[in-house]
Amino acid sequence: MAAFDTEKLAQDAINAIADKIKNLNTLNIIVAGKTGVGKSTLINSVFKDELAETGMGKPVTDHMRKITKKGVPLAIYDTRGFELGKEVQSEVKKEVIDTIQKGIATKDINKTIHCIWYCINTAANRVEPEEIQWLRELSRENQITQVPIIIVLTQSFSKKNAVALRKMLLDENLDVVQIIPVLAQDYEIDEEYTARAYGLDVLIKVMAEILPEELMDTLQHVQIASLTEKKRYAQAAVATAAMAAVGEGAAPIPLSDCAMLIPTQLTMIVSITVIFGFDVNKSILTALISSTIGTGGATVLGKTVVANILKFIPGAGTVLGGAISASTAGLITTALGEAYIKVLEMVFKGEMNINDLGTVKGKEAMSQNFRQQLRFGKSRK
Ligand SMILES: Nc1nc2c(ncn2[C@@H]2O[C@H](COP(=O)(O)OP(=O)(O)OP(=O)(O)O)[C@@H](O)[C@H]2O)c(=O)[nH]1
Ligand SMILES: [Mg+2]
Repeated sequence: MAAFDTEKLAQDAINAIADKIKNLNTLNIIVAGKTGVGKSTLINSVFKDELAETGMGKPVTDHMRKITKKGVPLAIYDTRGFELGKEVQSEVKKEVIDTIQKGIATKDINKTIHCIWYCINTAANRVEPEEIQWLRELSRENQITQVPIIIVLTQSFSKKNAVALRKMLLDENLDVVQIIPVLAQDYEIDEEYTARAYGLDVLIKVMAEILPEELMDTLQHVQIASLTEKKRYAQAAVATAAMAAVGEGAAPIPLSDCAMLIPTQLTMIVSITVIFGFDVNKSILTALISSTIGTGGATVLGKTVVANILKFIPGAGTVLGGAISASTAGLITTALGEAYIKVLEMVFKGEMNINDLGTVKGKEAMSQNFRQQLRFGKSRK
């Protein structure tokens, strides 16, 4: 019977998480637009760690600074001086194109510009013809480099105005991938009425469609605007792990080999953690493991543990012939993944503090979710 040690497993997972984050490719975005349109507000609302506040950024050209934060695989190039007239706008455009070309020349995905967000303030109620002209010229010069351009309509608390502006811009036939109205933060219109933030999830969805596969983990790791997208990616990781657990032959797994499931499950936990992007510490992972597949302290994934788990699966019966079926192995893996996603979802929604996960409260939530998943999850045949 293979023994496993919860503490060691948690430590292995922590190491693997740190490693995976370190190896994420860096996402590079140029954010352009006039002063006051809401670029910083947008950046802080879409990405974790209040990037636009903390980093003053490092000037990379006359009108562009690069905002980064140690340990976060993201670089934002923030442009400025847009309102200073035609000459400056033309300089900004040249700097944008130069930056794109320099990045491409490195042939390094970590240094390539992946996307441009051009921000227009819906609340300003007008777009200068020069801005349209600027976008037209930019996309012309971008014809070979083909960096996707997204127009973000910021401060769109008036949906009616946003729709009208969007239509007007669509009629210009600009070479952009999408025009997306957003309200990055709730907006208090008067004492009676506050417009709720919206649209950032659409921006993330579009980003997921246009970015290369090598940046998907990064995008989910750094974004805080779409729970739906995070869950979608996390659930894909669970499905992959469950398939691996079931195995190709789908033969019953002898109890003595149940520990073989652990590396697959560990990889799954690591992927989910990286996708959610929270600072998960060892006590949280110890709690997760001990409240689901293990039972506190140093433990053995043996007959008693598996029998305990099986109790919760209708129809799985007891441990017959010293083996669990392949579909049961898949089900246990799915339940573990889904239970972990559930508690991280609660943290995302602010229903639970991340540090609560390492406490009794967190353990209870995880073990309850795990059992519920076992009970109601569909057994994979
Ligand atoms: N409530 C609310 N206020 C916003 C939103 N977007 C921008 N604002 C406000 O508009 C003002 C300007 O926003 P910033 O994000 O600083 O604009 P910026 O484009 O970064 O401006 P510069 O850095 O000067 O170029 C701030 O007072 C923001 O609070 C939003 O989505 N909701
Ligand atoms: Mg700003």
